[in-house]
Amino acid sequence: MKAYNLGPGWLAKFSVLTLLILVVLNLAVTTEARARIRHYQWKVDYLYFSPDCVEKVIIAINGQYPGPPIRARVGDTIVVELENGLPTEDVVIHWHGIHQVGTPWYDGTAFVSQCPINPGETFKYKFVVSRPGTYFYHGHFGMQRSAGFYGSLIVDLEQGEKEPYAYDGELSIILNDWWHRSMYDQETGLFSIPFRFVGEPQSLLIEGRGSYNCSLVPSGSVAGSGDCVNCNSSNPQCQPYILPVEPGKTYRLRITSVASLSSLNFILEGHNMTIVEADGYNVDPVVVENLDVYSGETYSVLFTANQNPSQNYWAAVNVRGRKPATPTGLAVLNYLPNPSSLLPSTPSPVSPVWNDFDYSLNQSKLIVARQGYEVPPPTPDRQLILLTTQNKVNGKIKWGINNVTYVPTSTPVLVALKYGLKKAYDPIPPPDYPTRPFNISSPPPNPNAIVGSGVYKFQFGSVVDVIIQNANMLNPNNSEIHPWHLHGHDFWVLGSGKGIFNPVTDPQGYNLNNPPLKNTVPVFPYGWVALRFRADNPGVWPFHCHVEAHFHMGMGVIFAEGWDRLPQLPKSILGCGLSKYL
Ligand SMILES: *[C@@H]1O[C@H](CO)[C@@H](O)[C@H](O)[C@H]1NC(C)=O
Ligand SMILES: *[C@@H]1O[C@H](CO)[C@@H](O)[C@H](O)[C@H]1NC(C)=O
Ligand SMILES: *[C@@H]1O[C@H](CO)[C@@H](O)[C@H](O)[C@H]1NC(C)=O
Ligand SMILES: *[C@@H]1O[C@H](CO)[C@@H](O)[C@H](O)[C@H]1NC(C)=O
Ligand SMILES: *[C@@H]1O[C@H](CO)[C@@H](O)[C@H](O)[C@H]1NC(C)=O
Ligand SMILES: *[C@@H]1O[C@H](CO)[C@@H](O)[C@H](O)[C@H]1NC(C)=O
Ligand SMILES: *[C@@H]1O[C@H](CO)[C@@H](O)[C@H](O)[C@H]1NC(C)=O
Ligand SMILES: [Cu+2]
Repeated sequence: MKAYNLGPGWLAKFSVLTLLILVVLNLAVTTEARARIRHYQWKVDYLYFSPDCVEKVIIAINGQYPGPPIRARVGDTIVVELENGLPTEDVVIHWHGIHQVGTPWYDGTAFVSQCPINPGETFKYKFVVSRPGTYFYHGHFGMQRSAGFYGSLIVDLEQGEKEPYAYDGELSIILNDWWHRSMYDQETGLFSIPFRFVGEPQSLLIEGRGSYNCSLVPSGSVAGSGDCVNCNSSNPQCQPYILPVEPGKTYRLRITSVASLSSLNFILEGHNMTIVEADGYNVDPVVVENLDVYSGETYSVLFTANQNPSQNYWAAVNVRGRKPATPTGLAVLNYLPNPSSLLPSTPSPVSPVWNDFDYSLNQSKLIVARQGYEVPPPTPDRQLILLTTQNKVNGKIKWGINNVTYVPTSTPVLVALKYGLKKAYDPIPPPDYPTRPFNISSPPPNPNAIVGSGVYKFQFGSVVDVIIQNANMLNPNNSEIHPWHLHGHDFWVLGSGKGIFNPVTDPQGYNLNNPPLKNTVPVFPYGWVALRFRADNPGVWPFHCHVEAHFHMGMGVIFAEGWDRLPQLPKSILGCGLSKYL
């Protein structure tokens, strides 16, 4: 090392250095001042509620359904002190779309990132929201999301920053499907022999509100004798959600689907919509007359209130991809100063035919990244082809990925990996490729699969391609839509197609130019989707079908990377399985 020579310019050098330090400090202080802590105290409880006019026990937060919205700015720290007031079951909350960089233990997945929170206990979630966008949160234990345990999480741009599109006002809705039978009843049916399916939903809800036709409640039911007898169409809880707009103004409408089963199609009667955001990223604006929304996805659309202002319009949601047996869910687009009680006299808006999959495929291909986002690396370091099949295990219907159906362990996988608890999870990784040649057009000749909790471990920083291959179910001529969701990352959607993925020719058609970044993507019947992501977020991350029942029946895998880089895990996530001995 050279001795520092105090030459003639030292004073100038010193001043420049001082100035630099001051600038850096000043920046740090400014960021500090801007980034805030948003503190929430929530208590989870059972509650009698009538979202579609039929009374049911739901899971609510602070007596609210949907749960309290979280609104923050980029860089803010969210602190949620969650008290489990349910006397007989555990809870966790997953923050859908939030990457949890540096805090993988607060991802909120039972037995993956943490032990579930016992009755009477309080757990503190604390994480930073680092990207703007439309997100949400929901229960991630059992089928609690379908009991109403969810709410919205919206992250605004930093103060002074603007979106590359203009609007005068903002609205936000969460879409959902709804059953009268309890989540316990539904869950029991899934695990029964023979399998008992709860059937199509009774209602579709917009921001937690629907309207069941009370005269369809089984006659002869006695109030207080059991399920779905208390139906009151005047109950304020089931009055349509109101979207107030001023004529001539343009609105940003944020749309989220937390549906348990259904793929949905959203319509604003008489108004086209311009899609500008998907899963937290701005997309190349594209005009649509109606919007497909899959469970786990979020969108922002712009629309202008430029129709005849003397009336109100329907906002409507219909089922897609499954033969609909559920009436249209309706909210009211209320042109002010019309009263919100002025219901449109027009019939419920109609969506494209439920099984016009080409329409949906076309629409999903319209969504590409807006300029300014990182393009994907040209090639992957590793490729997985995940064949998803309906299977049987001990006579029960399950879903398998490369012939393995996922069952949670009793020790959180994050804890098992970090502390090397080899007995806590399946040490054999699941297969990277389908185990045998297969025919996606017919039911598996041998439907049996194995159960497992194996983990796909990725080299830290490596680029991973995942191809999800859909197939026929146990019944002939039957294949369903599966929206796949990845925790801890966004992925580029490189391509999709019909039939069997061809590993030689199909990658030649990948969009490496402007693929959208998403955290959830639908895989259509008998089709495939190709995704690419960087395994650069230390932690353990589920990748699973967002259909509540499907994940519960094993349709998921666990990804992990960089767990050895993590510091000591918080004690609050421990306590179950082998983690209680730590
Ligand atoms: C409600 O159901 C009854 C009985 O099926 C039917 O007559 C009536 O038209 C329905 N009402 C509405 C608004 O659909
Ligand atoms: C239905 O709900 C309305 C509004 O809350 C209430 O006034 C009415 O008493 C209820 N009807 C019945 C039968 O409970
Ligand atoms: C919506 O878009 C369609 C097709 O692009 C067009 O035919 C129609 O006129 C538009 N409707 C409105 C209300 O702007
Ligand atoms: C889908 O897009 C293709 C190509 O643009 C077009 O030929 C076809 O008619 C579209 N199908 C539907 C159902 O919209
Ligand atoms: C795959 O299954 C379909 C439907 O059963 C059948 O028509 C087709 O011949 C099968 N293909 C092969 C290669 O066996
Ligand atoms: C899946 O595993 C089961 C149980 O070991 C086996 O019977 C079946 O043949 C396997 N199927 C495939 C496609 O590998
Ligand atoms: C398969 O189902 C589709 C509808 O999903 C139907 O149009 C078609 O006729 C069916 N084919 C057979 C062979 O049953
Ligand atoms: Cu699924």
